[in-house]
Amino acid sequence: MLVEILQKKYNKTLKECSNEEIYFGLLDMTKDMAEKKYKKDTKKKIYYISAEFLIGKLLSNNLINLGIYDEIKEELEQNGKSIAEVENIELEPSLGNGGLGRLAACFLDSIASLGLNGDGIGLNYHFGLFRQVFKDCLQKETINPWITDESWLIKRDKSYTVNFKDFTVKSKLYDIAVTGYDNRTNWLHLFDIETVDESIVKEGISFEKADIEKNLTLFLYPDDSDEKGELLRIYQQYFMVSNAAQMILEECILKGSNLHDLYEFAVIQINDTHPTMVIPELIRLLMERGIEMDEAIDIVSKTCAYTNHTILSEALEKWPIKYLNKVVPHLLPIIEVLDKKVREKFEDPTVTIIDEQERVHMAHIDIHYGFSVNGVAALHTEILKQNELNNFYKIYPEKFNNKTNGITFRRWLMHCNYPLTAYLTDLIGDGFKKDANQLEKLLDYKEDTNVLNTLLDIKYDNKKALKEYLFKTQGIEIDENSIFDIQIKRLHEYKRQQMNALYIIHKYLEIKNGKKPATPITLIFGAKAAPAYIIAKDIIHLILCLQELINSDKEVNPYLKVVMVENYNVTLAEKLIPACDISEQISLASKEASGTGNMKFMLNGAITLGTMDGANVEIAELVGKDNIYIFGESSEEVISHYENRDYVSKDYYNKDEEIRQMVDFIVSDTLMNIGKKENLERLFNELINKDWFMTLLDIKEYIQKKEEIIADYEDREKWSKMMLENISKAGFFSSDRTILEYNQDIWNV
Ligand code: 26Y
Repeated sequence: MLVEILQKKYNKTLKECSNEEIYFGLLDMTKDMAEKKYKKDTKKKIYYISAEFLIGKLLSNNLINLGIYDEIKEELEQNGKSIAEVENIELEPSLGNGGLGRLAACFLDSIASLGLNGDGIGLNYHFGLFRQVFKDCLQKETINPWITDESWLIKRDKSYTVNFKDFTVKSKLYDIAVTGYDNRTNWLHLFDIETVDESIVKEGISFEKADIEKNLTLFLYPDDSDEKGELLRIYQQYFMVSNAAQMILEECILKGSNLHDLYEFAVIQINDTHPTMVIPELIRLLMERGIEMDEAIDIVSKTCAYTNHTILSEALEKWPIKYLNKVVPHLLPIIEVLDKKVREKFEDPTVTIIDEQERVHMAHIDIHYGFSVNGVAALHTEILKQNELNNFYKIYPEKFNNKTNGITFRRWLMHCNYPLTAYLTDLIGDGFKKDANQLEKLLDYKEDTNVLNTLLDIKYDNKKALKEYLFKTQGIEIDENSIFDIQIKRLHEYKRQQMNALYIIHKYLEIKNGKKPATPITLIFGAKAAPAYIIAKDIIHLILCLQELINSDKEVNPYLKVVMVENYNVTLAEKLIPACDISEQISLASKEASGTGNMKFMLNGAITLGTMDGANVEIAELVGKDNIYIFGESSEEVISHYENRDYVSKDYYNKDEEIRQMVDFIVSDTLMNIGKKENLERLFNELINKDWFMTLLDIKEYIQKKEEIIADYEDREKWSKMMLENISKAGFFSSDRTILEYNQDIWNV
């Protein structure tokens, strides 16, 4: 079929076509096949509203899900082409930033793969999240255009009117097909406006924030450090949810809803607080259609469910009434009634919607006026219930539930690790592709030297493939015979990349003193810092300075290498994860809601070095303490440090010679000669005077555990057994399991 498409499109044979032509031919073919698998809506439908969908490149994933990947791969090979090179043509959509966005993408895949009727709704950001470039050991941001003339976006002739205070916009809708694995097609609906003007972006990613009609869908999470920026975010959020609400009502009416029974036709999952305004907006629209306010509130409360992804206070959105009034004054009377009703029922001042400073707590709207509140890992949900949201849990214990995150094995095993997938299929059959728990069959081979050695061989080949990829794409050289220790995730102090950096300093100093590791170690980082997050950017600066120092020191570089990949994204993750030996999951206990990278690494045979935080806790329970390296204070201990305000980083610095040596190195002449005084000094001061995420609390134990895991790497048999255990037990983390739980406990479609 591809051959005919190419013939028609370019009048060329497959052999004659360039990779680019083949890509666009496959794009047409795949879009067409996906469209044919669309099925009519069922009575009740899931709407997953999210500010982010970090979907990654789609070609291979779609070919796999349509069941034609192997066939196409072979056809290309027979004609002297390579699917990997064709895939290189595709630009990665820039529609997300981190865990929450990637989770939304995995969920859409699982919803379709399980044959459920459920669509995603979000925005069609033209530049999305910025592209990261390194210059002088600093992160700089530039635009990240990804939309080409021919792309996965399908333009629909659907449009809604969205009224803001001072003007009105007309939306236009683009859809991307979400192909289920051997199952139905659903849609990701992305709203946009005609008047967006990409040319207003000047220098890096700066632009005129007040010109909403030109900038509305340019960027994901535009800088909100000033009023104009906060207003723009409110404009974006309202634009997203007003379109969503109108579309949902329209679809439900078409299916025969009289709107009084809306919740029998739709369930709306609110992905963190960003889409919260969908609640007052739906109430408003129902009232416009003649439903009394009390009933409208009741209907909407039975339709909406909320997922919390983080307990960091900075992420709990609170919009000043003053700002909401400048953008969506028509929602305020409704929000005020929602607040009044809460005040009538509950005396507790911490559960109101509007606080004393006249700010609207978005999460409070979700909890009072949604029917379900879920955390994303067992520990996270417990912390929500017992600490962060305890006052709400006391009011609505029945609303709280846990849904431990998951990942789609189609992308994070079958697509990104073809050799391992093929080998597993040979060994245990392909049942695991639909029922991930069947990976446990691998346990039958845990004493089989042949199998154990093959797992090591596959890892080695993946490391070589990564080496080649990094050399080709970023000009970075690494040694496939070294230990690959990888930390890839957004840059945040709570994730503690700075602790890993201190380890590098420790190791560097050790090697300088003549103590050399048995096997060389390659420490790989990938992380973007939010453009306005100063300390996060200083941490990147430190890592890049260490990279420069170590990689140019002949005495050290045979044993130690530091690599920070530029512009970390889904595509890079797909190359890095299959090649990883040690998976760094070292957040301060209680702070990482779940983590999902931890699951991807485990599935691909990496061993976790981590704290008892987020889903690490569940990984540890599944693989047992012999197959994971855990260190650090527990979440209870950490929470009590915060409560008692008794963590003083300076004390750790003063008390311990080794800690002092590492931290002082940040401002040593050696590093200052490479880096910038201002950045390094600021980070140094932050660590000794504040260290809000307690790096120095766990650093000693971290180093000790890391030395242990590195030493154990030498015992190849032991290591391969740990790999086997980790792969075998990863089935629980399939997002198919997560989605089945959402459907059973929350959605009921
Ligand atoms: C401040 C605001 C605009 C904001 C923007 C993005 C707030 C939060 C976020 C993103 C949060 C996020 O990605 N959270 C992550 O969600 C993952 C999926 O549940 C978790 O695995 C991960 O632990 C959590 O940090």
